[in-house]
Amino acid sequence: MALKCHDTPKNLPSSLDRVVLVGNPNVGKSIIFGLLTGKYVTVSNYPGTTVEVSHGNITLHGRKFDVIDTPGVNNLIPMSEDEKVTRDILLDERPASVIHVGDSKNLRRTLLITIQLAEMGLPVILALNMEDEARDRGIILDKDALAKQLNIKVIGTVAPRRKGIRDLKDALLNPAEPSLSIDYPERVKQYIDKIAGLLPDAPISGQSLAAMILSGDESLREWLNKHIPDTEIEKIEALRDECQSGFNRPVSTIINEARLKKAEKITGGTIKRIERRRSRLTNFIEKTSMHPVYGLPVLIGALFFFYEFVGVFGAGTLVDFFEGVIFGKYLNPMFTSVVNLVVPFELLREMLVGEYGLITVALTYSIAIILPITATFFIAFSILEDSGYLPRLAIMSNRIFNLIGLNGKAILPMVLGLGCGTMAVLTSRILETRRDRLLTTLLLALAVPCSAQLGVILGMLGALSWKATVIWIGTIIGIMLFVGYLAAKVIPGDKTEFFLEIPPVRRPNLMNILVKTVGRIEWYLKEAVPLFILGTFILFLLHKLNLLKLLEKIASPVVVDFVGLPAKTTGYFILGFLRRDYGAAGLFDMAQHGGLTAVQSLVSLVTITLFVPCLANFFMIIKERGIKTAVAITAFIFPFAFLVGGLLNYVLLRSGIQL
Ligand SMILES: Nc1nc2c(ncn2[C@@H]2O[C@H](COP(=O)(O)OP(=O)(O)OP(=O)(O)O)[C@@H](O)[C@H]2O)c(=O)[nH]1
Ligand SMILES: [Mg+2]
Repeated sequence: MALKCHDTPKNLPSSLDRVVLVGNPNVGKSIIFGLLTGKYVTVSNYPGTTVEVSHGNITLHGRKFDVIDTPGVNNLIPMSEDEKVTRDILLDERPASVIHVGDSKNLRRTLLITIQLAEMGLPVILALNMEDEARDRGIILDKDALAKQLNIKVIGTVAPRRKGIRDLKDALLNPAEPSLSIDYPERVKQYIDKIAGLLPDAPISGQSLAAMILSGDESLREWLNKHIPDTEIEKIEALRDECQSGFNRPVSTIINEARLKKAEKITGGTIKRIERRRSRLTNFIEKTSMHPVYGLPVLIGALFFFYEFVGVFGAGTLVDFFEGVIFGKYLNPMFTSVVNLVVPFELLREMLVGEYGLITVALTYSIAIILPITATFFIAFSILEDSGYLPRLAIMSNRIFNLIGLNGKAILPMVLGLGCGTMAVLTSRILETRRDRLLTTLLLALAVPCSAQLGVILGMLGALSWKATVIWIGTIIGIMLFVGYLAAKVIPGDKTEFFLEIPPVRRPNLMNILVKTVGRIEWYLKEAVPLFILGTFILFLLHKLNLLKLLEKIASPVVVDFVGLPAKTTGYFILGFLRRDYGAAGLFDMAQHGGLTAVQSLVSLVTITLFVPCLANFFMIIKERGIKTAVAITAFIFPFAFLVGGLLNYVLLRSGIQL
C-alpha cells in the first residue's frame, strides 16, 4: 500500500492566518510577496537573494493574513542555514496556506517540493511562475490536468507583469491539501509509521518528519530535543539505523528516488511542447558568458562598464561637480559665512566649518564624495544582479576558488560584498558548511572592498594610471588567494561540491533597478551620514585635545616609517573602522589636494582595502559567527594590512617603478 501523504497532522496551533511563500531559489517568491503585500523586498536574478524571512499583510474579504517570504529551498531537508530558516517556519506554526511558487520551466524540480509539502499535510496553492520564459522555451503546462492530479489549485503566473496575481489572491481563501501517494518500498513505509508513532505533535505530519529523520536530517535534532526526552530520541535513532541496515544504499537516496519517480510521472502527463521562440541573442549571451575562453572578454566588458560608470563617471565627473562646484563653490562658502556671522563661539565655529568641521568635512565627504559614487555603483550593481551574470561569474571563477579550497558558490557572497560587506556576511548563509562560511567571512573582511570604498578607490586609481590599477588589483587578488589558501589549510573540514542553479539571462527591469537603488541610497543615507558626522566629531575632539597628534606620533613608526604614509593618514585609518569608506574618502581628499605622492596613494589604497571591517560588518560577524571569530579575524587583519602596505611601499620604492 502506498503511503497517504495527506495524513492530517495531530495538532493545529492557534493562528490560522499565516500564508507562507515557499519554493526553489530564484523562482519569484519575493516579487510575488511584493505584489501580494505591497511591501518591497529585494528581488534579484540569482539564487539566495532572500536569506531571512520577511513579513507583510494582506486583507481579503475582511480576513487578514500574515504573509511570509522565505529563502529558497532545493529540498525541505535543509542543507544550508537559509534552507533551515524555511523548514523551521513550517515547523513553527501551521499556516492557513502555503503558496508554493514554482518555475514553469522546470516542473520536475518544482514537484519535488510539492510532494514534500503534500507529505507534510499542508494546504497548498501552486503558483507556476515564469510562464513567459517557459513558453519561450516551447513549454506549455496543462494546469488543469495538474490541478486534478494534485487536487489543489494551480495558477499560472508571470509575476513582473502581475499576471495571475488576482487568481492567486482568490485562491488564498480556499486552499486544499494535495493528495498524492508515493511508492516508497514497504520497509521504508513501515519505519516511517513506526517513527511517526514516537514523534510529538507538530504542525506538519509525523510521516513527513519521519521521512526527514530517515533521510538523515540532523537539523531536526534541536527541535526533537525541545519536545521529547532523550530516551525517546534514542529509540527513534535506533529505528532509523535499523531501517538503514536493511538496505545497501542510503535510505535518503531511496526516498529521493521514489519522490523523483513520482515527479517525473506527473511531469510526463503535464507538459506540452510547442515551437521555441527564444531570441538568438539571449542564447548567445548565455553561452559565451560562461565559456572558459569567450567568458573572459565578457568579464572584461563587465569590469570595463563598471570602471567607466562608477570610477570615471561617478567618482570623476559627478564628484567633481558635487565637491568642486556645489559644495566647494556654493554650499561650503555659504555655510562658512553664515556660521561665522551667526555663531558667537570660536570653538563651535571650528566644530562646524573648521579643518574637521561637521559641515565642511562630514557632509562634504558623505554627500559630495560618497553619495554620487554609491549611487552609480548601486545602479551598475543592480543591472548586474538582475541580468543573471553573477551566478555565471561564480561558474567562471570556480576553478580559481578551488585553488583556495572554496567552491564557486562562495563567489556570490564575495561579489555581493562589493555592494556591502555586512549584507554579504548574511548571504554567506547560503553556503553549506561552517568551514565555507568562515573562510568567506574572513576573505570578505580582509580583501573585498565595499561599494563606497571601491568607488573612491576607483576614483583615486583613475587619477593615477592603469599601471597603478593593475598593481592594486593584482595585490588584492594575490593576497586573497594567498590568505585563502593558508586559511583553507588551517580551518578543518572538507571542500564541498559545487552546485548552483544558473538562472537565465534576463533583461533587467528598470523599475526594479530604480526601486532597489532608491532603497539602497536611503539605507546609505540613514546609516552612513550619522556615522560620518560622529566620526568627524571624534576627529575634531581628538584634534582639539591634542590627542590626534599623540596618536599620530604613536602610530608613526608603522604608518610613517614602515608604510611610508604621511602622519595625517592615521586619523583616516582610525575612522576606517567606523566606516571603511570614510577612511577612503579622507585619503581621496588628501590625494586630490596634493597630500599624497603616487606611491603613497597606491600604498594607502591597498592598506585601506585590506584594513579591518567596519563597525557594522564587525557586529554582523559577531551575530553570524560569534564574538571569538570576530575578534580573531580583526586581530589578524589589523597588523596584516599594514604589513602588506609596508612591503608594497618597499618594493615600489626599491624597484623605482613610475606609476
Ligand atoms: N521573465 C520572468 N522573470 C521573473 C518572473 N518572476 C520573477 N522573475 C525574475 O526572477 C528573478 C528572481 O526573482 P525573486 O523574486 O528574487 O526570486 P526568489 O524566489 O525570491 O529568489 P530567492 O530569494 O533567491 O530564493 C528576478 O530577476 C525576477 O525579476 C516571471 O514570471 N517571468
Ligand atoms: Mg527572495
